[in-house]
Amino acid sequence: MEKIQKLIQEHKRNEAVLYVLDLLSTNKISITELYDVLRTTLISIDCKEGDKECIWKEHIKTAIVRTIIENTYPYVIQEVKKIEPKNKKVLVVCPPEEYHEIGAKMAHDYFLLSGYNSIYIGANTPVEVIMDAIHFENPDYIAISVTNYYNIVPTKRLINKIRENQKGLTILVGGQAFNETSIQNVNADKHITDFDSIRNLWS
Ligand code: B12
Repeated sequence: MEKIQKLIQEHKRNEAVLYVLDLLSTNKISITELYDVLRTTLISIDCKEGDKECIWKEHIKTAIVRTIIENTYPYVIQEVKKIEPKNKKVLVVCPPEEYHEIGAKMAHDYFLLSGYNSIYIGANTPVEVIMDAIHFENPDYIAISVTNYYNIVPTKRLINKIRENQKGLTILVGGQAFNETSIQNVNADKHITDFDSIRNLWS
């Protein structure tokens, strides 16, 4: 695991991708273990204000992590085939102006790995687009991922809009922004944090 972190920290994109694929193909790591390592690597980045070198390096590391996640998706598909479907649909989105998408993508894969029919809509999604997707897909849950604390107010607006138009839809929230605020402040139904909380959501 430490080797994955080291390769990303040293910006060794090709070696990192090949190493991870090798670990997965030989069952030396699971997708959830891999995501834990990637998450820890990213959240350990702490750029101080004005540290320009740190910021462009953060972008490189983030891009490597995204490449790893996209390239390991076939392993998610393989795992999902072994799981009994729950016949529950969830849409995973980030509110407008929320550009942090890696946590949302991982949450989406956790839903898939827990047997949900999960649809990943992505980062920075306009409210009208989210409303259209809800209307069209008629999900059981909407899972909203928020990282930047400053996006809490737009998230509350989004949730109020969903409640006005789609009564009965269960609204889940997750992501780092909720380390600093309570879900009552956004009018959500439940705060879920990780793979285990998704697995325990509905059985
Ligand atoms: C990578 C990164 C970026 C990348 C994002 C790239 C991308 N495509 O996603 C880039 C460079 C674009 C970026 C930009 C910015 N960033 Co930034 N970024 C980070 C960094 C380094 C890592 C975030 C990350 O990906 N973590 C890894 C993921 C996997 O972890 P996670 O999100 O927590 O998700 C896990 C769980 O929370 C959970 N989860 C998440 N969502 C959900 C949802 C559900 C339903 C469930 C069940 C679970 C769940 O599952 C995941 C897996 O375990 C953090 C540093 C840090 N300490 O976190 C700063 C950080 C988040 N960024 C920060 C800031 C301020 C910004 C900027 C505003 C900087 C700027 N001045 O431009 C911008 C603007 C972003 C915006 N408007 O949204 C601050 C946020 C502080 C705050 N206000 O709350 C942080 C904390 C840095 C810091 N210490 O100041 N950033």
